Amino acid sequence: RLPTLAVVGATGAVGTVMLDILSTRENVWGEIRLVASPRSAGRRLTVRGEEVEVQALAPEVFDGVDVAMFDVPDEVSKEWAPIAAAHGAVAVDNSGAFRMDPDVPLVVPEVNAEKTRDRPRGIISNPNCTTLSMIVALGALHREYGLSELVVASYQAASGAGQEGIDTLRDQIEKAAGDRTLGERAGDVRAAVGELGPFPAPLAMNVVPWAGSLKDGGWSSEELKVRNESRKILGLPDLRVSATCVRVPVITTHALAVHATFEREVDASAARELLAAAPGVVVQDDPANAEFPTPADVVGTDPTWVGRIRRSIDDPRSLDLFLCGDNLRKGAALNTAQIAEVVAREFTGS
Ligand code: 11C
Repeated sequence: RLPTLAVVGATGAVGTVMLDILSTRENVWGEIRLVASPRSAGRRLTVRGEEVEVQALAPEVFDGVDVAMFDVPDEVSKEWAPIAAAHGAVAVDNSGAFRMDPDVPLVVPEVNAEKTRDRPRGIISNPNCTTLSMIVALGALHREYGLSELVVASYQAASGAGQEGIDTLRDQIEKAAGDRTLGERAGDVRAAVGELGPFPAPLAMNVVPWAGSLKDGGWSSEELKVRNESRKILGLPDLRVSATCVRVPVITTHALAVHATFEREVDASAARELLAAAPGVVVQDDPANAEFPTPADVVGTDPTWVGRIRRSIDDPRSLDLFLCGDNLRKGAALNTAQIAEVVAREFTGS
């Protein structure tokens, strides 16, 4: 039989992309129920070409649901994913609430799909979008060369901070546009753009070395997620990881510069071929012809795009890469949908 799906958080930035993804991928679902906060209940949204009324989040919306996706803030998932699981649904959660719980698998289907069955709490976690934007490519390289260390700098898009992040960046760009003297004096951009929204400094005409909340040692929560989640997904609890997470004035698609060190010597051409053959990865790497991935060209697509593949000059075991991934698609909604599809096969037997 075709399983019943609930999409919790259907009206948010990720939920909106999810409805598009559910409407364009192979249809493996019977009923699809859309769920959101009481504020959004009653709205009608289109999924698979049909209008569906949004229901308010309540325990009874999970009656008869086989798989429940959660695209909601951590505290909402923390409360409601266990309620969905108690109603018999498998909860696929895109928040940070359960990712490091040893009884909750953290799944990227191209890397560790088999972990979906190992879910004692009835919950499966979807990684953070920054980790997800690089991990499919790194998983493929790890299988061949054995990963031992990652040094990462991220260039993260405004939509990682949700609809508020998108709106703030658009407002700031509008306010900054037209003044051809802006950006030449300290503080002039800050004075011009007004509201900072979810960002700690102006994002238009700027880069901001911060995402998430402050943790011990001066690290940001986002940087620790990159470290901890990479370790868990790859099954490498001792992997050495240093990340610096930076917000850039891009609406959607995270980019990362990665210095990856392996146990074995690497070869850039072989790595390029291996990545080109990896599911979910596209190689775009011909700098002589200005061919490399950029967020503006990648946004709205599903794969992880990799370019600037070089063997380190000083270490034959290290590669330097530049990666881009749409943080709302593979970075969030698509990976959640892929996990849910793996679970759906348990019901359909396919
Ligand atoms: C950002 N990566 O770009 C974050 C958003 O743990 O799912 C996603 C936060 C998370 O701000």
